[in-house]
Amino acid sequence: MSGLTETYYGKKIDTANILNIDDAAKKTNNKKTVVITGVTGQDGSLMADYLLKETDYIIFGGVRRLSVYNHDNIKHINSDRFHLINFDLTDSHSIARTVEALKPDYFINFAAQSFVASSWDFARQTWQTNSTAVLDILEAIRLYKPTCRLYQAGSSEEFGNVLYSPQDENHPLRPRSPYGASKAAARQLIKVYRESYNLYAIQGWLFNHEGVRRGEEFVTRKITKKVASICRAIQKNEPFKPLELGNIDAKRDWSDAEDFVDGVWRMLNQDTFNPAYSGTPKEYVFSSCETHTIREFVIQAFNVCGLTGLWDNASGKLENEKYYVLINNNPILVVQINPAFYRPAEVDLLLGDSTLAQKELGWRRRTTFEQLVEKMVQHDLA
Ligand code: NDP
Ligand code: GDR
Repeated sequence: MSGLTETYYGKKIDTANILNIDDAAKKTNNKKTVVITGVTGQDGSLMADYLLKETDYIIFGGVRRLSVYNHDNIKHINSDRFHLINFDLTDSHSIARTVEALKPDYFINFAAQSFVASSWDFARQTWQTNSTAVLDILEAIRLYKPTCRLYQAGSSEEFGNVLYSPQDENHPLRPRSPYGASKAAARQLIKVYRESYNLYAIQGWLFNHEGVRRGEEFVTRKITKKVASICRAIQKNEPFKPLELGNIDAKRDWSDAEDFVDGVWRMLNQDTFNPAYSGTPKEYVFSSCETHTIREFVIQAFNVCGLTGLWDNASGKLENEKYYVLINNNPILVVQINPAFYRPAEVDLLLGDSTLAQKELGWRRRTTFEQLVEKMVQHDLA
């Protein structure tokens, strides 16, 4: 432990708060322990909040060394049951040491190269982080703590070029990106280890889930941040640049990420939540059971600011499409297409069927699509 206080871009971070594994092992206090990887991200930080509230377990959040401070999603946590540990998925020793020293009861792997668009640019790194590292986690659990329950973050992107809608647990894996392929490969590894070694290792299929901690490159947060700044500019009569998007025809099944961490915990504790639990853990789909285009998300986001508008596409070509809002009856351009955001291959439609999770795990989504967009835009306006 260095004990130094370093400054990153004006924010102070006490490096003593990031433990090496041997120091972390002294903090378990004979209580149940949970390792959450990707704790600086959206789902990892929400899971830490959820478990601090719902359990009395000790939580170890894995953070990797980066040059720029990025702990915004966890800076509010102030609990003697929460510890940060040095952890990197691309280092198999880091994974093995974590499981060997902490012997966690739960290992929740949210860390990933999670941005689909980047997975073509960094296909190998995506594979190493999202697939090979999962093999390393499985091996470490098998060797050092076979009773540890593993949740691996699966994705609707594994369904890819879908054959039917809505997609349920029986839909075949037909990924369209290196990201989707990497998650599908991880699923096969999890299945093999579950069946070979009787591990409680599962990978849910989570459809898109969003919120105020969503990274700013994902389309929902990109839209709500920019809509908020455009609305502020319009109010102040200041100039602004339109929002630029790629394929606005794509359809996604969006939920609130806060609803999904509850679903992940239910999947990890099927003996508690499913009265008919068979003794073998199942993998479930989590979704809102609704689908919306990107263009609908845009309309809804501007509506939150009290602005109505229309998509105009006189040429019939997607790249010429534009969205205008009406200010004093004048159309003002607020969104245009930039083909730079198109992907080499697209998943056109995702629509999930989470009936099984609702029936067997008692899971319910609490936030509607409209409430989700409202919450994100209001947060970005504040
Ligand atoms: P985020 O992008 O918000 O978070 C990803 C996390 O992974 C960050 O904490 C990041 O750390 C960490 N990470 C990346 N590479 C490494 C590495 N080599 N070693 C250790 N940590 C690393 O993702 P979400 O929270 O949205 O998603 C969580 C998981 O769920 C991901 O696996 C994602 O693929 C999957 N998923 C997400 C869905 C969604 O709609 N949100 C839907 C389906 C699946 P850093 O902050 O340092 O970059
Ligand atoms: P996705 O999320 O690829 O579904 O993966 P993203 O928000 O990046 O894209 C959703 C859809 O919007 C279209 N799109 C744009 N996307 C981005 N990022 N930026 C744009 O400007 C833009 N314009 C249109 C995309 O083409 C796509 O169709 C997310 C991630 O969280 C994954 O980790 C997770 O596994 C899946 O959701 C389920």
